[in-house]
Amino acid sequence: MMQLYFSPGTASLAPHFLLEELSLPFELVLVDTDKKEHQQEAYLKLNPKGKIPLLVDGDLYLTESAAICLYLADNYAKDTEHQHFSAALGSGSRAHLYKWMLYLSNTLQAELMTYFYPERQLEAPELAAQLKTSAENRVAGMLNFIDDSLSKSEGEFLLGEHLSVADLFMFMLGRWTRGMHKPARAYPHLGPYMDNLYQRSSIQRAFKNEGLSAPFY
Ligand SMILES: N[C@@H](CCC(=O)N[C@@H](CS)C(=O)NCC(=O)O)C(=O)O
Repeated sequence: MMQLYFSPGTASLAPHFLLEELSLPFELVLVDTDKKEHQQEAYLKLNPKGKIPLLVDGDLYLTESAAICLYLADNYAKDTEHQHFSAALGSGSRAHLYKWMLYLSNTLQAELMTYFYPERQLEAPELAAQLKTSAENRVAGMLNFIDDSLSKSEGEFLLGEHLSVADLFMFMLGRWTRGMHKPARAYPHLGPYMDNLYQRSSIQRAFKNEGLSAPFY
């Protein structure tokens, strides 16, 4: 059985959504960051980066939330409901899927990390508040872009009419903006998009499994 090493609400949440969405058997393994378990030898042996998440599937040890999501979608989204989940290899939709997964992980997620941990980027801690504000401003520009893209989508999802792995990844990142002055839920297209995704039982089950409580996004 697959194992997902997680910490509640962190980058393990999107892979968790997928495991639930695809109704896969899996075990959740808590990495208690308050006890710094992610920096201890037992976990570092499995994931030398000391970051969460980690997926173990047989002899595969996979890190990076976006890579785990793509792996699960490619290998386990076989039922008719999810046949478009990762889009056919070589298709235009697949190219757009790569575009979204890369944009979300290397641009929006990276900026969100600066927003949450500005002090990690600085020698001078007194500049942290200023860096946090500028990161929030850059995130707002990205949310505007995503909102505009959704307004031009041919369906209700990032890739058009079919739900894809990118939507579940986006939901996780949208949730991370919930404490901002203008969170994802406040945008005219992103707001209903988040509301719609939240209706999925997979998302609600993952929140419950992780012991998370409202506001969810
Ligand atoms: N690019 C990595 C980022 C992983 C990451 O930074 N995870 C955070 C939780 S969201 C973590 O492990 N934080 C603990 C730490 O940095 O000490 C991914 O998407 O998996």
